[in-house]
Amino acid sequence: MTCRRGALIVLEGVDRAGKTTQCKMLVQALEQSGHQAEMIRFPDRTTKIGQLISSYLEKRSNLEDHTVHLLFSANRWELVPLMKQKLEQGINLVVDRYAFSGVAFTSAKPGFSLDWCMHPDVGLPKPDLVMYLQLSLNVASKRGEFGAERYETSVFQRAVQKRFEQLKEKDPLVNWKVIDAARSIEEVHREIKILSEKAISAAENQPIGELWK
Ligand code: ADP
Ligand code: FDM
Repeated sequence: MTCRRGALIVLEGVDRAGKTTQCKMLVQALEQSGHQAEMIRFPDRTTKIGQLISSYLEKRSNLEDHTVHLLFSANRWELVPLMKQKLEQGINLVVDRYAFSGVAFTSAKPGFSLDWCMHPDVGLPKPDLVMYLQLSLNVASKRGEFGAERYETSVFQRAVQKRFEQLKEKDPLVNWKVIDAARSIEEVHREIKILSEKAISAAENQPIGELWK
């Protein structure tokens, strides 16, 4: 490799845990300390597959549950060439939701196992760091009302949170860090920045890994 590669850094967590806020702050902070950094988010609603997903989330269309799971995964796979290109150029990617949301949300539906849900994402670029923003649903509810999109109910979010916890326990191959997201935005940011700087140094001379392989 001629240049040091960028790190793939993922933020996960339930609705209103602060993922988007923290992704934006992290990109800014990394840039200020001289790193190249860009944010991406999943689902990427701009592609053709992303538009099908967006219409489903906005309840403008219905899709069979297995089908929509595979579309969320396909929406990640279609971005892989671009993600790899950027990582190889030394750009750090800060990602708002990834395969872990895919598994936690679908497996919160009746009849879906973690294993089945993980399969389509096996082999994706492996994150160098996954930060799970842990927040009780009580505290999350004080950060605003649920929107009108599919999945935005307290019953479903509780099931999703349980699945995130189970996935984290079952997943020794991934570098998960649990972040206490109930603290102030600045405190959470400080911890995320330190962990990310470490992951960037550790990743720079390593090849990009393959998720769950
Ligand atoms: P997510 O992307 O996880 O759904 P957001 O970053 O959109 O969460 O944050 C949801 C809401 O909570 C926003 O209004 C945001 O300003 C607020 N928020 C985010 N982090 C914190 C925090 N640590 N303490 C209090 N409010 C927060
Ligand atoms: N979601 C997100 C899934 O169900 N599967 C996935 O693979 C991903 C990435 O889509 F309810 C769900 C999670 C959330 C919705 O909302 C996306 P935001 O507000 O764009 O993060």
